[in-house]
This record gives sequence, structure tokens and C-alpha cells, in this order.
Amino acid sequence: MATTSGNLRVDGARLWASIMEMAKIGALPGGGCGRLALTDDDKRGRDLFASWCEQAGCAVTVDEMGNMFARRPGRNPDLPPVAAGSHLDTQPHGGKFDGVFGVLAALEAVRTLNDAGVETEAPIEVINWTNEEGSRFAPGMIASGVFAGLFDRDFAYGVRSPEGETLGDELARIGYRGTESCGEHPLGALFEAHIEQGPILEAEGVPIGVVSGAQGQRWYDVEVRGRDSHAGTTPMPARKDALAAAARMAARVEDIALGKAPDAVGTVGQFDVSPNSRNTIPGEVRFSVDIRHPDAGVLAAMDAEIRDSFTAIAERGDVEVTIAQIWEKPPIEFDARCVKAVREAAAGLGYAHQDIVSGAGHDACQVCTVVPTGMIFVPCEDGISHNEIESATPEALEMGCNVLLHAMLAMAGGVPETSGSLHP
Ligand code: HGY
Ligand code: MN
Ligand code: MN
Repeated sequence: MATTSGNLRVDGARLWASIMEMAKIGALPGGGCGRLALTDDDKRGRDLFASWCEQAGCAVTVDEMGNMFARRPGRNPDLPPVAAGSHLDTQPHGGKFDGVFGVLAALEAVRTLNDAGVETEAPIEVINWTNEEGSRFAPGMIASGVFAGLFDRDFAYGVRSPEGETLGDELARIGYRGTESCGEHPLGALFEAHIEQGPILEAEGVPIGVVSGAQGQRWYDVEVRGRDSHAGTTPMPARKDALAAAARMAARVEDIALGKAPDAVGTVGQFDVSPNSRNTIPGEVRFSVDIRHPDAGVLAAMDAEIRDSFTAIAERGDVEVTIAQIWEKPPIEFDARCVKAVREAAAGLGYAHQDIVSGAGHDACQVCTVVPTGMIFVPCEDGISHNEIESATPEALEMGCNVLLHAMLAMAGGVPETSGSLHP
């Protein structure tokens, strides 16, 4: 006899155990995970995820970008599924929870429905999006971006890693270059549960973030070209020192972000020096720039300041600079019905909750342009993420997973008389 879906609760211990099991793949000495997109470890994580989904009675399909969809049938197979998911790829020194929580929380929701014998009106799907992080293949959120029509598939296939491999070749190499056209897979609604990756919820003592939207961001590749020459014999005025100029430019990124406090952030994450020899003045430096702000106009102003100041620094150093913007993501707002379903689920469970804007980018921020989408945040310790020490409590993850389950049920016709439902 199926229980009414209103009193369903997930199995927090099972969710935690699955996250810890996944964390063994690409495990790092500092306790985190290094499962870069489309590496053998990513394949191992995908294979484990697919086996769990099949054990839960789901049919798994893979599209051209390697996005994985695990489908749990509903009463009406013609309705577009209500889905939830995130990503299994990590940063080089990533944590156990970024992305993985969202994928395995969605799987836990399916496991809970199975245990309770609850049949939803619409199918339910669990999704793993390819290459959310964009660390090995930039830009990030590229596969959810192709799904949303924001990137062309062949552009994505041609993106190269720092070692020169293409995304398309690596996808085929690990056996996850599916045949389903990316973007054709119908979705009725999408949810993504994620750790906040920032300090707000923990500081407020609030267990659930009802994510209203996300800030905008721009990514750049910058190249500074000077001239290799001898560190001992080249007088200072005669130098074309690419590193001295690039270092000033990197410092300007921080200054420009600080100048737009409190909301602007600016980061130089990659910095490659050539020939990288202690007694040769560097002739070439390549570095990345990541700037973010909730307001598109302020982002545009930061862009102008970056271009002006980098040009002036290059002239002063008698070097050349090229600034290539490789990605621009405007600020987004999530679908009001999905946000409401998240808020009502948290309230129905008796969990304190607050609205929050995401500082991080997520696959949900791409897919929301074509599918009604919502997100749920849970706190992480000290707001630290993209770091092996990333930490969240089993209790916080269980609460976030319960909210995810009930938000999905509200939209999948699993719970009648819910205002947000797509399937009355
Ligand atoms: O960069 C981001 O915002 C995401 O965490 N990958
Ligand atoms: Mn993430
Ligand atoms: Mn991340």
C-alpha cells in the first residue's frame, strides 16, 4: 500500500553512503576528489552512477554530449518528465559534495519513491550533466549549455584541454558520446540541489536556500607576449617582460573587483609562464580571468576597465596583450513555479528557509533558459568549496534532499492540489 507522498522522507544514511562511495573514485590524499571531466575517473563515476540507476529500476540514456538521463516511469508516459540532477565531474582539488550531492540526492528521491511504492503522474528523471566545472575543458556548463542551445555541439566537441585533447574525442574515448541529439530530450521541469559553496546560509543558521537566481559571469583567456632574454645581461629599460606585465594585470583584476564591492568578484585562476626558467625573462604568459556580478551592467563596466588597464600596462611594459572573452553568462532568474515549489516544500517540511542568489554557476543556470527550473541550497562548512576540505553534514544533505523530493512531487503530479504543478 503506497504511503501518501506528503509524509515521505528520504533515507539520509543511504544518501550519505552513496556520496561517500562515489568519493572513493578520484579520491585525493587531502580527503577531496579529483574527477576531472572525461577522464578515466569520470568514466568510473559515470559507470557507478548508471549501475545504481539501473538497480533503482531506471532506464539510462546518454545524449551526444554525454549527458546521462535515468528515467523512472510515471502513470502517464506522454508527459515530459520532472527531472533533478547536477554533475559528477569535479575541480582538480575538488570536494566530495559539489555536484555529486545534486546527482545522488535526485537518485535518493527515486529510491525513496520506490521504497514507498509511490507512482507519480509524470515520469521522474535523474540527470548527470557533462563537464560542469570547465576546469579541463573551458568554458564550464558546456553540455547543459549545448542542451539549452547556448553552445553549438561542434564548438563543444572542438574545445581542447591544456594537454590538447578535444572534448569530443575524450567523450568517445570513455564511451559516453551518445547518439541522442543534445537538447531534444523533453523535460517538464528541472531541479538541482547543491551546496551553497558560500557562507550565507551557515552564517544565518538557515538550513535551506530557496534559490531565486544566479549572478552573471564572464570568462577570458589573456595572452601577454614579450621577449625571452637573459636575466643577467638585459638592462631593465630594455626588457619586454611578459610576466611583470601579466602580474600587474592580475593585480588589476583584484582591484577592479574590490572597486565594485560588495558584490563583484574577480579571479585569476590559471597562470602559465613560458619558458618558466629562473634566469630567462619570460617572453610569454597566458592566464585566465573570471569576473562575476549580479548586475549585467556592472559586469560590462568591469569588462571595460579590464580592457583599458591591460592595454595601458602592456604599453608601459613594451609587450603585446590579447584579451579573448571565451564565455559570457548573463544573470538569470529561476521559474516562479519551481521556486514556489521549493519554498512550499521547505515550509511543508517545517524547515527554516530563505531566498538566496547563487554566486556560483550551475547547469540549472543553463537549462533554465529552456525548461522551468529551480534550485535548492544547503549550507557547507565555512562556505568553502572547490577545495578538498569542502564539508557538509549528513543532516543538512538529508534536509535538502527532502525538499528536493517534495518539490519534484509537487511538479510531477505526485501531490494533488499543489499550485505549482505542471501536471494537474
Ligand atoms: O564556477 C562555478 O561557478 C561552478 O562552481 N563550476
Ligand atoms: Mn557544482
Ligand atoms: Mn564547482
